[in-house]
Amino acid sequence: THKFWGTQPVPQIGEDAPTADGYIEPSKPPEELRQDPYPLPKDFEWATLDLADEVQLRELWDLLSANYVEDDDASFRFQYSAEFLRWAMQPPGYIKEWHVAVRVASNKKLVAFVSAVPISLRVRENLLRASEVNFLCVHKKLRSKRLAPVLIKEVTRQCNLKGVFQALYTAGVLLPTPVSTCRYNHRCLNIPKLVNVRFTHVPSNMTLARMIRIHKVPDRPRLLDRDGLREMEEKDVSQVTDLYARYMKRFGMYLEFTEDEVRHQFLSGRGEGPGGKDSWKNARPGQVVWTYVVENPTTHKITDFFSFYSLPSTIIGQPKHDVLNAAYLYYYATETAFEEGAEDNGKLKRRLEDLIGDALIVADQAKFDVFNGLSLMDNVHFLQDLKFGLGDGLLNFYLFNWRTAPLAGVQSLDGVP
Ligand code: YNC
Ligand code: MG
Repeated sequence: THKFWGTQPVPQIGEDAPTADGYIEPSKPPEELRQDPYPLPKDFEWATLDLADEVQLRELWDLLSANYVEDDDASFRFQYSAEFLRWAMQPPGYIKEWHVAVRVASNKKLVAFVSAVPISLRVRENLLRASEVNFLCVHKKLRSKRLAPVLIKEVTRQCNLKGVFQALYTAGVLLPTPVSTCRYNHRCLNIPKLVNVRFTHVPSNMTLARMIRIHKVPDRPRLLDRDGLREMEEKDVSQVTDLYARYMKRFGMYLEFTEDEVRHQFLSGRGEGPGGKDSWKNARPGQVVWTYVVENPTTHKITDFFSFYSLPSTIIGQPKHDVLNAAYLYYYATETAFEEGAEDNGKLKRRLEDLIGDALIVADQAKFDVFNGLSLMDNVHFLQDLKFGLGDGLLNFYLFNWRTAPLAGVQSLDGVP
């Protein structure tokens, strides 16, 4: 039983599948909203974090680096970079009151945090003005004291005060009730290191040398010379926005992005330093996101794009390699999806293999150890053939205050619901 989640507007365990989509609780008019913050245990106080301020950004980085998400056997812990945190939490139209922090009253030490950012969320036929909640974290020394429910209620109140009553969030843990569940898949790139830090192991029917050979990727992206693959630039924003919008219509749930949001998601967070010809293999200092487009050399139309982001993990208790450099597949799209029969005749699958195969090459050249992808969108078309292995982590997707039938557009590879 869920003492907290049992009181929240989310589908409860054992509920029948909904017959129609809609809210669970109606939105409240401003005068009915709670005006003051929820009470915290004594010795603690609320604060709003200003991530534009280097000092506060560093405080959040310190909290998350030591206390954020770990895998099941506590071998790896996410280590988001400071640049990543800004990129993720300061998109266009972000609301500073949605960066909710808890400090120790006496010495102001930051001990807990939760964030929300505004999103336009498409769920089947509805477009919701919603928030995406992320980076919920309570210091290890304050766990199991029911602080998390207070943080969640407070961020909900802050969203409500801005007229937002629905939210999207993901978590590895199972709560009432996922709208979808995905599995993590891992494409090993740096085999010696991954074996060394026990991220993976050499199967008994294989040698290390053979495992390295099998996972070797080419040195140069295949679409680079043949089809006009290059880094995305400012001039591509409107075409990428349009291609993204059309491509995502294939799925039952996704974020709608304006041109400003596309610029933020795919072009900001790219770090400082030179771009342009042949720079595709070098990460810029502080680079968070990598975005590439395919420009048709004759028509100059953008026909495809892919992106991935950098999210390293601390390797817990391993002195030799202290971070695992992981790239995560982000958004991609291809015009091939709109060609008659492309899905059935294998053309879409082949195009995605070329496209995401190139993403692996770019990531390999940029010295990532592993490339991760979830079993969602069209990923099932290429995960196996591009030699991704099934991970043991699951990612559950949740909607707050919205009912819809479980989503088939977000499928898992192996029949996990
Ligand atoms: C979790 N991840 O079930 P019940 S993901 C939501 N998301 O409640 P306590 C969670 N709820 O079951 P602790 C949760 N984990 O009794 C636990 N819970 O009803 C629930 N870990 O609270 C749990 N970050 O304070 C239980 O637990 C209640 O001290 C127990 O704190 C939990 O960001 C946590 O994994 C996760 O820092 C903060 O363990 C802590 O353990 C921690 O006694 C490491 O809490 C980091 C970590 C979570 C990453 C994420 C998404 C969060 C979504 C939150 C829900 C948002 C709802 C929408 C709000 C906006 C609405 C509008 C509009
Ligand atoms: Mg607690």
